[in-house]
Amino acid sequence: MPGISAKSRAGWRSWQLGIKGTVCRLSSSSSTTTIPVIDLSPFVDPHASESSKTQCAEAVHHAAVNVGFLYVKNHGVDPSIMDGALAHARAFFSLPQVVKEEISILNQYQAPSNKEGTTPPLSCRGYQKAMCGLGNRLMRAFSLGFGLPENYFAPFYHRSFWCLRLIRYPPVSPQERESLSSGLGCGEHSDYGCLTLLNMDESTQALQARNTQGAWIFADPIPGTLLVNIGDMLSRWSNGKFKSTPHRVLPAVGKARISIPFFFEPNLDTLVVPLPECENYARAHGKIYSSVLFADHLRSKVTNNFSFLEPSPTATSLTGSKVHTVDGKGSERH
Ligand SMILES: O=C(O)CCC(=O)C(=O)O
Repeated sequence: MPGISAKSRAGWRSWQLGIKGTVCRLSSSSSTTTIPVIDLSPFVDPHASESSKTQCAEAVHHAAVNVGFLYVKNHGVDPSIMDGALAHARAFFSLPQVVKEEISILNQYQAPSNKEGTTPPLSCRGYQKAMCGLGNRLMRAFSLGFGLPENYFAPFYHRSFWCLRLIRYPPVSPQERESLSSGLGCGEHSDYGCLTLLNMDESTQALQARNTQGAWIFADPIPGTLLVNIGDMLSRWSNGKFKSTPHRVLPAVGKARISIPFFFEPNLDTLVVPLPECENYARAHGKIYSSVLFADHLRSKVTNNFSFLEPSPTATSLTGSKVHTVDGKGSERH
């Protein structure tokens, strides 16, 4: 589709609707490592000991520094919420084309209000609450990992500009997959904000992360876990210490794939100031990051990736702009 980047083209093909056990191997610059599975229960259990929290915080910190991806288990989100969201997504994508077209991003960039029969059969509030809860638990762990108070980041995401996206990747033939002639399911990119919390169906060999040697490594679903990756803003907060790892999705052979990324973001007006705690790391790696307003970063990414959106002149105008996805705060502001 001319004028639309690889990522947005993928979203179009996949009928992307915005509403706002395998451990795979990845390599860090010095050693081969894996996408770790981390038990997050110390940040779920209100009676957890300080030492168990510290241990968990160290594990998530290590994963963020060396891989940029991690699986979390015992994360505090009820499995029925995760499965329910996948079921809702499947039900939405099986609706007649004409119904889905009503909320095409090319028509309006924004889902309509909850009109019976025209909106997807999705109650996203419960899911949003569960994901924001998980985002909060992870951010508390990252805070401790930086040696900061557990709630250090809380004022920067208490009005999170989150975004929930339902994606269906249409199936391709083995030949198409081999030659990638049908295009990637989703082109190489990094995520814009803080954390991406990915709920995916059982399809394997689809999502790939690029390791530091440039090799593409599969990040397959692991039952009972949720996949987390670091976005650009958390990377910047850490002065580049945390990796906002590039990733992409290959089209699935024979069977459609459903995935539901929840983008847990800072408040739109958060000024992301790189942490002094990470300055030594930045100096040692020859790159000091500057501060950025999340709204500015988001605007530049969205307008670059979705060329049918006109660039908006100021950061503040974003709240009323044509963001292709519908997210909780954005929809309230329209
Ligand atoms: O579908 C996936 O597994 C990942 C999707 C993704 O990377 C994105 O929407 O940014």
